[in-house]
Amino acid sequence: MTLLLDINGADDSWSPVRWQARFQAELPHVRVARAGSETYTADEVRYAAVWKPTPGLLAQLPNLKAIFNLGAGVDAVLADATLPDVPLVRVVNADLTRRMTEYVTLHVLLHHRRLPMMLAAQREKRWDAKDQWAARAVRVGLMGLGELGRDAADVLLRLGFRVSGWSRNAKTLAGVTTYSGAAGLDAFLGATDILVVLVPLTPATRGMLNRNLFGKLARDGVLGAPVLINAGRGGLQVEADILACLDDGTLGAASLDVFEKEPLPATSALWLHPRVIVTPHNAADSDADEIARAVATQIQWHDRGEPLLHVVDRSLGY
Ligand code: NDP
Ligand code: OXD
Repeated sequence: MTLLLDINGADDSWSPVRWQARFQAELPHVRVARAGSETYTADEVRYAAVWKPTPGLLAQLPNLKAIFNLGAGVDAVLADATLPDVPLVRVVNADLTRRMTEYVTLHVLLHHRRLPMMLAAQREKRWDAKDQWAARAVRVGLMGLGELGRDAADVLLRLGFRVSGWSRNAKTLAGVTTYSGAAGLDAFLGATDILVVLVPLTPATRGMLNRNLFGKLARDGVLGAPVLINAGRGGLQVEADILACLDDGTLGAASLDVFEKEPLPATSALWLHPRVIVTPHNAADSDADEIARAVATQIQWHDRGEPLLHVVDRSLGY
Protein backbone atom coordinates (compact mmCIF):
# COMPACT_ATOMS: atom_id res chain seq x y z
CA MET A 1 0.00 0.00 0.00
CA THR A 2 1.25 3.49 -0.85
CA LEU A 3 0.41 6.89 0.61
CA LEU A 4 1.16 9.47 -2.06
CA LEU A 5 2.18 13.01 -1.05
CA ASP A 6 1.58 15.83 -3.50
CA ILE A 7 2.54 19.12 -1.83
CA ASN A 8 2.90 22.23 -3.95
CA GLY A 9 3.05 25.99 -3.74
CA ALA A 10 4.23 26.31 -0.16
CA ASP A 11 7.50 27.66 1.22
CA ASP A 12 10.47 25.81 2.75
CA SER A 13 8.74 25.20 6.06
CA TRP A 14 6.39 22.96 4.07
CA SER A 15 9.13 20.86 2.52
CA PRO A 16 7.59 17.63 1.10
CA VAL A 17 10.68 15.77 2.35
CA ARG A 18 9.88 16.78 5.94
CA TRP A 19 6.23 15.78 5.55
CA GLN A 20 7.34 12.45 4.07
CA ALA A 21 9.59 11.73 7.07
CA ARG A 22 6.76 12.51 9.47
CA PHE A 23 4.22 10.36 7.65
CA GLN A 24 6.73 7.52 7.35
CA ALA A 25 7.36 7.64 11.11
CA GLU A 26 3.61 7.42 11.77
CA LEU A 27 2.98 4.70 9.18
CA PRO A 28 6.09 2.46 9.16
CA HIS A 29 4.29 -0.33 7.25
CA VAL A 30 3.13 1.94 4.43
CA ARG A 31 5.23 3.18 1.51
CA VAL A 32 5.13 6.99 1.59
CA ALA A 33 6.08 8.40 -1.82
CA ARG A 34 6.44 11.96 -3.07
CA ALA A 35 4.71 12.70 -6.36
CA GLY A 36 6.93 14.37 -8.91
CA SER A 37 10.23 13.23 -7.41
CA GLU A 38 9.87 9.48 -6.76
CA THR A 39 8.52 6.61 -8.80
CA TYR A 40 5.45 4.78 -7.51
CA THR A 41 2.95 2.31 -8.91
CA ALA A 42 -0.38 4.06 -9.41
CA ASP A 43 -2.34 0.84 -8.64
CA GLU A 44 -0.76 0.63 -5.20
CA VAL A 45 -1.77 4.11 -4.02
CA ARG A 46 -4.66 3.83 -1.54
CA TYR A 47 -4.43 7.26 0.08
CA ALA A 48 -3.16 10.70 -0.93
CA ALA A 49 -2.14 13.60 1.31
CA VAL A 50 -2.10 16.85 -0.62
CA TRP A 51 -1.70 20.61 -0.59
CA LYS A 52 -2.60 22.39 -3.84
CA PRO A 53 -2.43 19.06 -5.72
CA THR A 54 -1.34 18.83 -9.35
CA PRO A 55 -4.51 18.94 -11.48
CA GLY A 56 -5.25 15.53 -12.97
CA LEU A 57 -2.83 13.58 -10.77
CA LEU A 58 -5.37 12.11 -8.36
CA ALA A 59 -7.56 10.91 -11.24
CA GLN A 60 -4.72 8.59 -12.31
CA LEU A 61 -4.93 6.51 -9.11
CA PRO A 62 -7.50 3.73 -9.76
CA ASN A 63 -7.50 2.31 -6.20
CA LEU A 64 -7.53 5.60 -4.26
CA LYS A 65 -9.76 5.35 -1.17
CA ALA A 66 -9.49 8.84 0.33
CA ILE A 67 -7.76 12.20 -0.10
CA PHE A 68 -6.41 14.06 2.94
CA ASN A 69 -5.98 17.79 2.46
CA LEU A 70 -3.13 19.10 4.65
CA GLY A 71 -5.00 22.29 5.53
CA ALA A 72 -8.48 23.37 6.56
CA GLY A 73 -9.53 25.03 3.30
CA VAL A 74 -10.11 22.67 0.36
CA ASP A 75 -10.72 25.18 -2.46
CA ALA A 76 -7.44 24.30 -4.22
CA VAL A 77 -8.31 20.58 -4.22
CA LEU A 78 -11.85 21.10 -5.48
CA ALA A 79 -10.51 23.29 -8.28
CA ASP A 80 -9.36 20.08 -10.03
CA ALA A 81 -12.25 19.20 -12.35
CA THR A 82 -10.99 15.61 -12.63
CA LEU A 83 -10.98 14.97 -8.88
CA PRO A 84 -12.00 11.32 -8.27
CA ASP A 85 -15.17 10.64 -6.31
CA VAL A 86 -13.59 9.46 -3.04
CA PRO A 87 -13.92 11.10 0.41
CA LEU A 88 -12.00 14.37 0.76
CA VAL A 89 -10.93 14.99 4.35
CA ARG A 90 -9.82 18.40 5.65
CA VAL A 91 -7.84 19.45 8.72
CA VAL A 92 -9.74 20.13 11.91
CA ASN A 93 -7.15 20.38 14.63
CA ALA A 94 -7.00 22.15 17.99
CA ASP A 95 -3.46 23.42 17.36
CA LEU A 96 -4.44 25.04 14.04
CA THR A 97 -7.62 26.47 15.55
CA ARG A 98 -5.73 28.07 18.41
CA ARG A 99 -3.17 29.58 16.03
CA MET A 100 -6.00 31.21 14.08
CA THR A 101 -7.55 32.50 17.28
CA GLU A 102 -4.17 34.07 18.13
CA TYR A 103 -4.10 35.79 14.73
CA VAL A 104 -7.67 37.06 15.01
CA THR A 105 -7.20 38.28 18.57
CA LEU A 106 -3.89 39.96 17.72
CA HIS A 107 -5.36 41.86 14.79
CA VAL A 108 -8.65 42.80 16.47
CA LEU A 109 -6.68 44.15 19.42
CA LEU A 110 -4.14 46.06 17.38
CA HIS A 111 -6.86 47.91 15.47
CA HIS A 112 -8.94 48.41 18.62
CA ARG A 113 -5.93 49.76 20.56
CA ARG A 114 -4.75 51.83 17.54
CA LEU A 115 -1.30 50.25 17.52
CA PRO A 116 -0.38 51.23 13.92
CA MET A 117 -0.93 54.91 14.79
CA MET A 118 1.14 54.62 17.93
CA LEU A 119 4.02 52.89 16.15
CA ALA A 120 4.00 55.67 13.53
CA ALA A 121 4.03 58.28 16.32
CA GLN A 122 6.91 56.50 18.05
CA ARG A 123 9.02 56.60 14.89
CA GLU A 124 8.50 60.38 14.83
CA LYS A 125 9.14 60.67 18.62
CA ARG A 126 5.61 62.03 19.08
CA TRP A 127 3.89 61.56 22.47
CA ASP A 128 0.44 61.21 20.93
CA ALA A 129 -2.01 59.84 23.48
CA LYS A 130 -4.94 58.91 21.29
CA ASP A 131 -8.24 57.98 22.96
CA GLN A 132 -8.63 54.31 23.83
CA TRP A 133 -12.02 52.66 24.18
CA ALA A 134 -13.32 49.77 26.20
CA ALA A 135 -13.66 46.51 24.25
CA ARG A 136 -17.39 46.63 24.96
CA ALA A 137 -17.61 49.71 22.71
CA VAL A 138 -16.44 47.71 19.70
CA ARG A 139 -18.57 45.31 17.64
CA VAL A 140 -16.63 42.42 16.09
CA GLY A 141 -18.47 40.49 13.37
CA LEU A 142 -17.21 37.02 12.52
CA MET A 143 -18.06 36.04 8.99
CA GLY A 144 -17.99 32.25 9.40
CA LEU A 145 -18.87 30.44 12.60
CA GLY A 146 -17.19 27.13 11.87
CA GLU A 147 -14.31 25.46 13.71
CA LEU A 148 -12.21 28.64 13.55
CA GLY A 149 -14.88 31.33 13.90
CA ARG A 150 -16.40 29.76 17.01
CA ASP A 151 -13.09 29.53 18.87
CA ALA A 152 -12.19 33.12 18.02
CA ALA A 153 -15.65 34.23 19.21
CA ASP A 154 -15.03 32.59 22.55
CA VAL A 155 -11.78 34.46 23.20
CA LEU A 156 -13.10 37.81 21.90
CA LEU A 157 -16.09 37.50 24.24
CA ARG A 158 -13.74 36.86 27.14
CA LEU A 159 -11.94 40.10 26.25
CA GLY A 160 -15.25 41.96 26.43
CA PHE A 161 -15.95 42.70 22.75
CA ARG A 162 -19.51 42.69 21.44
CA VAL A 163 -19.40 39.67 19.15
CA SER A 164 -21.73 38.68 16.35
CA GLY A 165 -21.41 35.99 13.70
CA TRP A 166 -22.76 35.06 10.30
CA SER A 167 -23.02 31.58 8.85
CA ARG A 168 -24.93 29.68 6.17
CA ASN A 169 -27.17 27.84 8.64
CA ALA A 170 -28.79 29.51 11.66
CA LYS A 171 -26.85 28.95 14.90
CA THR A 172 -27.19 29.62 18.60
CA LEU A 173 -23.97 30.49 20.44
CA ALA A 174 -23.91 31.78 24.00
CA GLY A 175 -23.06 35.49 24.09
CA VAL A 176 -22.90 35.84 20.29
CA THR A 177 -25.57 37.60 18.23
CA THR A 178 -26.02 35.33 15.24
CA TYR A 179 -27.22 35.94 11.70
CA SER A 180 -27.45 33.56 8.78
CA GLY A 181 -27.81 33.32 5.05
CA ALA A 182 -28.41 36.03 2.49
CA ALA A 183 -31.38 37.28 4.53
CA GLY A 184 -29.19 37.96 7.58
CA LEU A 185 -26.18 39.47 5.85
CA ASP A 186 -27.10 43.16 5.76
CA ALA A 187 -28.16 43.23 9.42
CA PHE A 188 -24.93 41.47 10.36
CA LEU A 189 -22.79 43.96 8.42
CA GLY A 190 -24.71 46.94 9.77
CA ALA A 191 -23.81 45.89 13.31
CA THR A 192 -20.09 45.30 12.62
CA ASP A 193 -17.12 47.64 13.30
CA ILE A 194 -14.39 45.02 12.77
CA LEU A 195 -15.20 42.35 10.18
CA VAL A 196 -13.24 39.11 10.63
CA VAL A 197 -13.53 36.80 7.64
CA LEU A 198 -13.27 33.06 8.21
CA VAL A 199 -15.51 31.60 5.52
CA PRO A 200 -14.23 29.11 2.95
CA LEU A 201 -13.76 30.00 -0.71
CA THR A 202 -16.68 28.44 -2.59
CA PRO A 203 -18.75 29.42 -5.62
CA ALA A 204 -21.13 31.14 -3.16
CA THR A 205 -18.46 33.22 -1.41
CA ARG A 206 -16.00 34.08 -4.20
CA GLY A 207 -15.54 37.86 -4.54
CA MET A 208 -18.02 38.70 -1.79
CA LEU A 209 -15.61 41.11 -0.03
CA ASN A 210 -16.26 43.95 -2.43
CA ARG A 211 -17.29 47.60 -2.39
CA ASN A 212 -20.97 46.75 -2.12
CA LEU A 213 -20.38 44.71 1.04
CA PHE A 214 -17.93 47.18 2.62
CA GLY A 215 -20.49 49.95 2.11
CA LYS A 216 -22.92 48.07 4.38
CA LEU A 217 -20.59 47.89 7.40
CA ALA A 218 -21.43 50.06 10.44
CA ARG A 219 -20.28 53.66 10.13
CA ASP A 220 -21.23 54.85 13.62
CA GLY A 221 -18.56 52.93 15.56
CA VAL A 222 -15.92 54.41 17.85
CA LEU A 223 -13.13 53.43 15.45
CA GLY A 224 -14.38 56.01 12.94
CA ALA A 225 -14.53 53.62 9.99
CA PRO A 226 -14.87 49.84 9.69
CA VAL A 227 -11.89 47.50 9.67
CA LEU A 228 -11.49 44.37 7.51
CA ILE A 229 -9.53 41.34 8.71
CA ASN A 230 -9.40 38.54 6.11
CA ALA A 231 -7.77 35.26 7.06
CA GLY A 232 -10.10 33.11 4.95
CA ARG A 233 -8.98 33.06 1.33
CA GLY A 234 -7.78 35.70 -1.14
CA GLY A 235 -10.42 34.70 -3.68
CA LEU A 236 -13.05 36.10 -1.32
CA GLN A 237 -11.76 39.64 -1.77
CA VAL A 238 -11.65 42.19 -4.59
CA GLU A 239 -8.35 43.92 -3.89
CA ALA A 240 -9.04 46.89 -6.16
CA ASP A 241 -12.19 47.55 -4.09
CA ILE A 242 -10.30 47.24 -0.80
CA LEU A 243 -7.76 49.83 -1.95
CA ALA A 244 -10.40 52.20 -3.30
CA CYS A 245 -12.51 51.85 -0.12
CA LEU A 246 -9.48 52.54 2.10
CA ASP A 247 -8.71 55.62 0.08
CA ASP A 248 -12.25 57.05 0.16
CA GLY A 249 -12.86 56.19 3.84
CA THR A 250 -15.38 53.37 3.32
CA LEU A 251 -12.83 51.22 5.15
CA GLY A 252 -10.57 52.52 7.91
CA ALA A 253 -7.91 49.80 7.85
CA ALA A 254 -7.30 46.19 6.83
CA SER A 255 -5.31 43.19 8.00
CA LEU A 256 -4.92 40.71 5.16
CA ASP A 257 -3.33 37.27 5.43
CA VAL A 258 -4.59 35.97 2.09
CA PHE A 259 -4.55 37.44 -1.42
CA GLU A 260 -6.02 37.06 -4.88
CA LYS A 261 -2.56 35.98 -6.04
CA GLU A 262 -0.02 34.45 -3.64
CA PRO A 263 2.73 35.35 -3.01
CA LEU A 264 1.39 38.92 -3.17
CA PRO A 265 3.09 40.48 -6.24
CA ALA A 266 5.66 43.20 -5.51
CA THR A 267 3.57 45.55 -7.67
CA SER A 268 0.56 45.36 -5.34
CA ALA A 269 -0.31 48.68 -3.69
CA LEU A 270 -1.37 46.70 -0.59
CA TRP A 271 2.28 46.15 0.42
CA LEU A 272 2.99 49.78 1.25
CA HIS A 273 -0.48 51.11 2.02
CA PRO A 274 -0.23 52.92 5.38
CA ARG A 275 -3.45 51.39 6.68
CA VAL A 276 -2.91 47.81 5.53
CA ILE A 277 -1.16 45.05 7.44
CA VAL A 278 0.03 42.25 5.17
CA THR A 279 0.93 38.80 6.51
CA PRO A 280 2.10 35.99 4.19
CA HIS A 281 -0.75 33.47 4.52
CA ASN A 282 0.49 32.18 7.83
CA ALA A 283 -2.35 33.11 10.18
CA ALA A 284 -2.63 29.45 11.14
CA ASP A 285 -0.03 27.01 9.86
CA SER A 286 -0.67 23.29 9.87
CA ASP A 287 1.83 21.61 12.21
CA ALA A 288 3.28 18.63 10.35
CA ASP A 289 3.60 16.46 13.49
CA GLU A 290 -0.01 17.07 14.51
CA ILE A 291 -1.45 16.62 11.05
CA ALA A 292 0.60 13.53 10.09
CA ARG A 293 -0.52 11.87 13.34
CA ALA A 294 -4.18 12.74 12.73
CA VAL A 295 -4.09 11.53 9.12
CA ALA A 296 -2.33 8.29 10.10
CA THR A 297 -4.99 7.62 12.73
CA GLN A 298 -7.76 8.17 10.19
CA ILE A 299 -6.05 5.84 7.67
CA GLN A 300 -5.88 3.11 10.33
CA TRP A 301 -9.58 3.62 11.18
CA HIS A 302 -10.60 3.59 7.54
CA ASP A 303 -8.67 0.36 6.93
CA ARG A 304 -10.64 -1.18 9.82
CA GLY A 305 -13.91 -0.06 8.18
CA GLU A 306 -14.58 2.82 10.56
CA PRO A 307 -15.92 6.17 9.26
CA LEU A 308 -13.63 9.08 8.39
CA LEU A 309 -13.99 12.36 10.28
CA HIS A 310 -14.13 15.87 8.76
CA VAL A 311 -15.17 14.77 5.29
CA VAL A 312 -15.93 17.74 3.02
CA ASP A 313 -19.37 18.17 1.49
CA ARG A 314 -18.30 18.54 -2.12
CA SER A 315 -21.65 19.92 -3.22
CA LEU A 316 -21.14 22.88 -0.83
CA GLY A 317 -17.39 23.21 -1.40
CA TYR A 318 -16.39 23.03 2.29
P1 NDP B 1 -15.65 25.45 8.66
O1 NDP B 1 -16.09 24.68 7.50
O2 NDP B 1 -15.61 24.79 9.99
O3 NDP B 1 -16.57 26.77 8.82
C1 NDP B 1 -16.93 27.54 7.73
C2 NDP B 1 -17.95 28.56 8.17
O4 NDP B 1 -18.28 29.36 7.05
C3 NDP B 1 -19.24 27.92 8.66
O5 NDP B 1 -19.78 28.65 9.73
C4 NDP B 1 -20.15 28.03 7.44
O6 NDP B 1 -21.55 28.07 7.74
C5 NDP B 1 -19.70 29.35 6.89
N1 NDP B 1 -20.06 29.47 5.47
C6 NDP B 1 -19.63 28.72 4.43
N2 NDP B 1 -20.23 29.11 3.29
C7 NDP B 1 -21.04 30.12 3.63
C8 NDP B 1 -21.96 30.92 2.90
N3 NDP B 1 -22.13 30.76 1.59
N4 NDP B 1 -22.65 31.87 3.57
C9 NDP B 1 -22.49 32.02 4.90
N5 NDP B 1 -21.65 31.29 5.66
C10 NDP B 1 -20.94 30.35 5.03
O7 NDP B 1 -14.22 26.04 8.27
P2 NDP B 1 -13.05 26.49 9.26
O8 NDP B 1 -13.62 27.38 10.29
O9 NDP B 1 -12.27 25.30 9.70
O10 NDP B 1 -12.10 27.30 8.25
C11 NDP B 1 -12.59 28.43 7.55
C12 NDP B 1 -11.63 28.84 6.44
O11 NDP B 1 -10.48 29.44 7.00
C13 NDP B 1 -11.05 27.69 5.60
O12 NDP B 1 -11.96 27.27 4.61
C14 NDP B 1 -9.82 28.33 5.01
O13 NDP B 1 -10.13 28.94 3.77
C15 NDP B 1 -9.44 29.40 6.03
N6 NDP B 1 -8.16 29.09 6.69
C16 NDP B 1 -7.13 29.99 6.54
C17 NDP B 1 -5.94 29.77 7.18
C18 NDP B 1 -4.84 30.76 7.10
O14 NDP B 1 -3.72 30.48 7.57
N7 NDP B 1 -5.08 31.95 6.58
C19 NDP B 1 -5.72 28.57 8.01
C20 NDP B 1 -6.86 27.72 8.11
C21 NDP B 1 -8.05 27.98 7.46
P3 NDP B 1 -22.29 26.83 8.45
O15 NDP B 1 -21.74 26.80 9.86
O16 NDP B 1 -23.71 27.19 8.42
O17 NDP B 1 -21.91 25.60 7.66
C1 OXD C 1 -5.51 26.17 5.54
C2 OXD C 1 -4.52 27.21 5.32
O1 OXD C 1 -6.50 26.11 4.83
O2 OXD C 1 -3.43 27.17 5.95
O3 OXD C 1 -5.30 25.35 6.48
O4 OXD C 1 -4.77 28.13 4.54
